[in-house]
Amino acid sequence: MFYNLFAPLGVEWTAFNVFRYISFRSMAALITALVISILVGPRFIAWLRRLKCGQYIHEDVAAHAAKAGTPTMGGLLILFSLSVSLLFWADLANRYIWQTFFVFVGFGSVGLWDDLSKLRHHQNKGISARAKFGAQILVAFCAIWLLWENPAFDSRLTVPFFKSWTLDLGWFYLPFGIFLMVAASNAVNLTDGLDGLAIGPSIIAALVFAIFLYITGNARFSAYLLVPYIPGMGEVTVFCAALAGAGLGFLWFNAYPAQVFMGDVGSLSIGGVLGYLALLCKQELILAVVGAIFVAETLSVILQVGYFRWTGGKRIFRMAPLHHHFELKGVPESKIIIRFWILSILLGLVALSVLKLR
Ligand code: 57M
Repeated sequence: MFYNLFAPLGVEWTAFNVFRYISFRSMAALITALVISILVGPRFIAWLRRLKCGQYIHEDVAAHAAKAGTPTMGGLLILFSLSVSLLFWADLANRYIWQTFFVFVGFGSVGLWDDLSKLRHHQNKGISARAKFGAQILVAFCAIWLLWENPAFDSRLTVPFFKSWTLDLGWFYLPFGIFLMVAASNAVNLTDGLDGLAIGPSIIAALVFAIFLYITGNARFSAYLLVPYIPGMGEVTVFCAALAGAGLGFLWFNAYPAQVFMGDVGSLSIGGVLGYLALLCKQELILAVVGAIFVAETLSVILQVGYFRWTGGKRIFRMAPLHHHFELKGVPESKIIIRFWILSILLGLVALSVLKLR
């Protein structure tokens, strides 16, 4: 809004030109979302408590018993602070901003549906896997269709480490993109099992994508770093920054010992949008590096379930997803969380360095 209101005034008063800069508005968006979350958080959590949105806790990991009653659906706080921040700082005429917001709200709505259904049925029984999956696919399909319709759309995959080698997927880009978004959404959901475990790597991923998107939208930087140039895409940097700020504000309350959990409304929306950001900046395959923590958690479940069925009851991990394995081995929760964050920072840096390694 500030961009649309004040940037045109820069012609007469140069001071207003500051509103043109994506870098300035991204910083402002991050700070705004962070401050709003921290200010609104306590009232919001009290409101969730009043609505009796307490989390049902499984009994299989004893250490989690103390978490009973912690309010969930904190993802709504992320959505609120993100939305207000975007309203202030994003170019509201930019199509990519609206598309990305649609993805966040779309996946968030599927998560909210699941969260509300779990609350109604108490025993943690949400909507059926088929309904959840179907709704996720529908949102992803619409989002990719919006991209597809854009003349700037390119069905070629950027292959890391190669200067000019790309892989044209043609129409297959559509199912590939849907898979990427739905997988990312569910992977973040699986990771969301310890305080701050999902939001930490999500913030780091949002910041890494902020850099990728900034470069993608800048003719000079993209030419220098040999990444595809997409006019207008740089604006999504503001979205990433607002998401990182909203995530940090949420972490303020979700940090161990958590006062609130994000719920599926948070995990599905963040995961889905991270998948979409990778498609937008044409760094589809790099998502696996930026989100390697989410990939590892998901692989641990696939391996555990596969091995269990194959051997008729044997396990690779004490329990999947991976964080439960470490918990059951006696590693304190906060240590697991911080180590996963450290790995995630490392992987974010590796993903960024791929920009130069071609
Ligand atoms: C959601 N959610 C947490 C909270 C959060 C196929 C199978 C591997 C699925 C998996 C599963 O259901 N994963 C998805 C994981 C739950 O958190 C709520 O859910 C929201 C996210 N969807 O925002 O509202 C619990 O996680 C803990 N938590 C925190 N801090 C946080 O900030 O401590 C969450 C956020 C909360 C809280 O205890 O109640 C969850 O785990 O339910 N299932 C599992 O992860 C189960 N694993 C399992 O059954 N493994 C088997 C097989 C199937 C692979 C095996 O290894 O043999 C475990 N879940 C739990 N306990 N809670 C089993 C042990």
